[in-house]
Amino acid sequence: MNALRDVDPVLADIIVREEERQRAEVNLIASENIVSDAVLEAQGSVLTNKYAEGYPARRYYGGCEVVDEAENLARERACALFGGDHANVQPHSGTQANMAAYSALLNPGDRVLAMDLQHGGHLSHGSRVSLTGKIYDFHHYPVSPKTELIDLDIVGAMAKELQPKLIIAGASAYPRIIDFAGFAEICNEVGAFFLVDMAHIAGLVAADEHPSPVPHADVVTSTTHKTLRGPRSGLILCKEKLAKKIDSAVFPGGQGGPLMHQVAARAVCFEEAMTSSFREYAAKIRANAATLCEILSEGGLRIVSGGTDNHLVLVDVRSVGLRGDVAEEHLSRAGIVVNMNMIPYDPNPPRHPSGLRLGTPTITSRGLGAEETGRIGRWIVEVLQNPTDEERIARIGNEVRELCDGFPTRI
Ligand code: DSN
Repeated sequence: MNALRDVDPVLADIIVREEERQRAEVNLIASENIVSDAVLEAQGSVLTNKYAEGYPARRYYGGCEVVDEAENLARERACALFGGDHANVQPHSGTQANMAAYSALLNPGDRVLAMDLQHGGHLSHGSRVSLTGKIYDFHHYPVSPKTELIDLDIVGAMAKELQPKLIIAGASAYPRIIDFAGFAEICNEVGAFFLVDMAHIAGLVAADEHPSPVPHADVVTSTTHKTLRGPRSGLILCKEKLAKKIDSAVFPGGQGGPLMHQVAARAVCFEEAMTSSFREYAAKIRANAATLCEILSEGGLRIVSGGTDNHLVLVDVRSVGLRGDVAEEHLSRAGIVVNMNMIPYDPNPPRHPSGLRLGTPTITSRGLGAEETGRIGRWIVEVLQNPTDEERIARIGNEVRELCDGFPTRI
């Protein structure tokens, strides 16, 4: 970063300190990951200089012939990776992808059925505080109060009663397999479009570690930076018959110029996700999550839904007499970074919820395996069972730093 250091040493120092923070801490935030140097290079490239409103061969600017190749590569690779008919690689984020998909399929005021935020859904699935919830008439399905799993009987009954124009599957805090075929059947029965937001599990889907929504859904939205391990951005896959509507909804409907450096970085990420080493990484994400889940459960923490099938574990920390925000703070003092989360039927408010969401994408990308994940699980139990034992937390903090020293964050 020689140029940056010369021009802006203050910002250069911020970047160096953030890289060091990422290196020295155990990151269990389920929606984060670390990208390869190849993705970083594409993102930091001169493609950021180019305006390219429109789509390849149909731009509103001259000089787009080279970046057209980058966007075509990204689109073709996304379709090859996930098996979709058509890909739009321009959404700046997952929420932008969802907004575009809604506007392609719906009119303002149309009815939508999606997963409740408190039960694992996402803000952009019609939360009252999101524009999506203000524009469309969203209704939300819960998980079963008994099993904490999605219950397709509940979803089906709500769909029959509400007759929504769109049903959404996909979550940001749901630790189990989602039955996309079952959702599609309900959509067929009530004549609703079916949208899957696979942002959290996209990397697992790419590696066949989670059933793919693509054969079942009319539209699949995603981010590319979670388990998929690409740049921060969004993605839409759809059936050919919806391609024109989706493209128009992204541009000019909801966005201006695409970020061509980010489009290029997406192309790199899709290429990486087609390799055998990516498949191994995706399998290890799940194995590490299963190990973590087992150790936490043995340590007396209640696991929401009783287990995990994917990259994340949702923990009810009331089982050790804590709240999620407090538990997050205790773990942070030991160098373990997590996020507080609502759990299904949470009696506590979002700023002071009852849960913690823990995910294994980042530690798996760094190369940590079962043994190291087991150690992390035992540290978490120790901290949460002894949150006022400062000496113990300091000792665990040192052990966390020692562990991190052996696992680089540049891949
Ligand atoms: N904020 C992301 C997450 O943490 O799940 C979703 O957008």
